[in-house]
Amino acid sequence: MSAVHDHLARDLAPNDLDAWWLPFTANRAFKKNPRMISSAKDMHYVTPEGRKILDGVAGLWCCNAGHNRAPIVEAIQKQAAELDYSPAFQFGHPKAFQLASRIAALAPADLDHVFFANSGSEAVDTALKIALAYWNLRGQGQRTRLIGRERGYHGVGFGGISVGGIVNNRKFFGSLLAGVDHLPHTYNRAEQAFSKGEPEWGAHLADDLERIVTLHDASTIAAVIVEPMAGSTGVLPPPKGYLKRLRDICDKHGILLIFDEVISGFGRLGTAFAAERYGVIPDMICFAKAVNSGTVPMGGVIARKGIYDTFMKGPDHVIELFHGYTYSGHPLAAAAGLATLDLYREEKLFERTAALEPVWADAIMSLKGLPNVLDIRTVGLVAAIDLASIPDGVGKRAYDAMDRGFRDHDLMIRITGDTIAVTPPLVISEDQIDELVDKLRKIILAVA
Ligand code: PXG
Repeated sequence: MSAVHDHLARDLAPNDLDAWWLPFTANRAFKKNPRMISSAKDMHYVTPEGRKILDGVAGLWCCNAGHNRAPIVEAIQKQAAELDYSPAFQFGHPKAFQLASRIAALAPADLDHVFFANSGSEAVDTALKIALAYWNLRGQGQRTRLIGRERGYHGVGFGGISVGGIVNNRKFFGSLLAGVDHLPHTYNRAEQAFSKGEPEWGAHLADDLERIVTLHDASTIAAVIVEPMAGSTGVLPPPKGYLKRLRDICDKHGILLIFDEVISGFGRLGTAFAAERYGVIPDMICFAKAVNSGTVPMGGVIARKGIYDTFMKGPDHVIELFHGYTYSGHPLAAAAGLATLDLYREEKLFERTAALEPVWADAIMSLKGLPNVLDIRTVGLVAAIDLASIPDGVGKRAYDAMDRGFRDHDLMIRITGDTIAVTPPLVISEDQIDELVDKLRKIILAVA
């Protein structure tokens, strides 16, 4: 077939799945037997055949207000008709300023300044770059080391995978950023299995930062970045007292502390940010996802006043931070963000999440004792269930659970290795929690 004919055949082929290389997906299995979504409303996705799928994961931890909520949809439509795009370099539009003020007001203490990006990965890169530039401006440019944590997920940029601690996200991609070290992860099944909320055991693991300081000297360390609750790796709530200890050690050595709240931000743990739940003030917070309930790509960094002020020096006409994105503070994302934050406030969704947490934890823990269930962890409206791996087939049991969940039980779940993660929109009803757990029970039995 000639190239022209080939092209024509492709255009005419209904639903050709070949061209899109899907992210973090088993492409060949998907294209043989796709899991297709065509619309959504509130707690449900709808397939092209019209099957309603209960959304157990808020899309990818982002649609906290539920799907296609009228006030958010209308705000995006109105904004698209009014101002499609305006540059954020040397110009501004009102809604990005309004949203920044609203986010700063939600953030604790003097976390007062918001730098917009378009994803969690960009938010992380931005925070790491601000940390390095901050020390440079403070005359301590030798502070270049970045400390992450094993099992951490900070997106897929080179900065994020360097401080991240998930082996498959790192091992294919060369030598990554130089001068990065990692704290140990905080999971220990023997000590923590079937914990609700923050496990009692493990605060001492923060002391490992002292070992790293002894090895490299504090004068070479710019920042520590952690997820307050590690999400992607399979939901690891911080041990009681751990984050406070990390903050104390950072303070002792003048090291910046960055919380990556891409998942925990905007209500997931029953407070605006996890920093509030844990009573620990970081120097920067990374956010994305639920800032506008996942409707338009947006991420960003909230920085403390002292960090922002450090940059606001020198001649007035000179750019203070050589960093930014074409779509920083995009009008559609900002409009969606304002409507989303209104909705969170009107429906008291953060408080509602805090009130639902014990109901959710009890419901999920009822799965203890089912075949292959090795551990269950819950916190906020998040849960993870570790399943025993099939011999020589790590990840296969959970993959089957995800696939069969979608096809046979009308439930969407997330998996990592042989761990199932559930993290529904914050509008889930108590009846829907029961329905979700009932479906999970059937799925776990089906893959036994
Ligand atoms: N930081 C954290 C803590 C995240 O969870 C990112 C950064 C990167 O965000 P972007 O927008 O660049 O993807 C994330 C993303 C899962 C899952 O199922 C989690 C994420 C993304 C996709 C799937 O665990 N988190």
